[in-house]
Amino acid sequence: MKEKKKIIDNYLENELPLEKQEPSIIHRSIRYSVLNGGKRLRPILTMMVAELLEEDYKKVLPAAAGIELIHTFSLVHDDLPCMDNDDYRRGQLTNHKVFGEAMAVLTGDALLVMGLDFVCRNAKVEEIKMDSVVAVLQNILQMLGTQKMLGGQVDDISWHNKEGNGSFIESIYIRKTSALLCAAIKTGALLLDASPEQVVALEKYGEKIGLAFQITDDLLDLQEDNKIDDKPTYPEIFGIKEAEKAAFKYCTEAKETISLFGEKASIFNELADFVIKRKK
Ligand code: GRG
Repeated sequence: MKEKKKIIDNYLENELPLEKQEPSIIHRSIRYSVLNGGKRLRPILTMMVAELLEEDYKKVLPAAAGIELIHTFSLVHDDLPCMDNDDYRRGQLTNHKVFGEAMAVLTGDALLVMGLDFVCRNAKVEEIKMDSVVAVLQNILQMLGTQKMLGGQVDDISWHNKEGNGSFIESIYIRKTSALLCAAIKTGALLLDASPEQVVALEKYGEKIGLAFQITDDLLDLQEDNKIDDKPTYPEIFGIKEAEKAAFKYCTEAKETISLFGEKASIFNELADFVIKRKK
C-alpha cells in the first residue's frame, strides 16, 4: 500500500497544473488540498483490482488519480462552513480557512471536473477500450448522484434526530462513503474486463469496507474531539462498544464477499483489517 501511495502521489504531483499557471490562485489552492498526505485509499483500491486481475496497475493509473481528485473535491466541500464547518483536514487548515469560502467552492468544482477529465485520459492507455471508459464514467457519475454520495450527504446534513435507527444511518454511510469506494473498485474492474461475478463480489466488498471505514472514522472523530455534536453518528447513538463490533462485523463480511478470488485477494483482506485498525 505504501508503494502504491507513493506512485499516486508522484502521478498527482506531476499531472496537476503548476502553481504558477494562471489563474495561479486556483492552482495553488488545488495543490494545497490534494498534495497534503491523504491516505490515497481509493486509487490504491483501483490499482489493487488491476493486480487482482493479473494486470499492470499502470493501465488504470489516470482514472485512479481522477477518483482521488473527486474524493478531494468532496472533502473540500464537506469542510465548508455551510456543511461540516471544519477548521482542519489532514492535519492542516481546511481549504476555506486559507483561500476563503468562494475559492474553496471553486476549488471543489475544479477538482470534480479535473477528476472526470483524468478518468477520460484513461482512454489513451494502450489496450483500454473506449467503451470501458464510458462505462466507468457512467458508473462514477451514478455513484456521485442523488441516489448515492450526494443524496447521502443531503440526509447527513439534514438529519438531527438522535433517536435514529441503525438501518437509516447505514443507508447514509453506504451512500456518502461506500459509493466512492465502490466506484474506485469498479473502475479497475470495468477497465480491465472483470467478469460480472467478479464485479458483483468486488462491489459488495466496497460497500462493506465503506461501512466499516465510516464507523471507524466516527470512532476516531469521537476520540479526537471528545465532543458530541448535533449530527448523530453511529457510536454516538449505539455506543462505542457496539460501534466497534459493527466495524468488525463489516470488515469480516467484506472479506467473505471476495473469498471467490482465493489467496490472490489476501491484500484485500489486509486492507479490510487496516480500515478498522487505522489511527487516522
Ligand atoms: C458528489 C456531487 C457530489 C457532491 C458531494 C460534500 C459531499 C457532496 C459529500 C461529502 C461526503 C463525505 C465527505 C463523506 C465522508 C467520507 C470520508 C470518510 C472521508 C475521509 O476519507 P479518508 O479517511 O481521507 O480516506 P484521506 O484524507 O485519507 O483522503
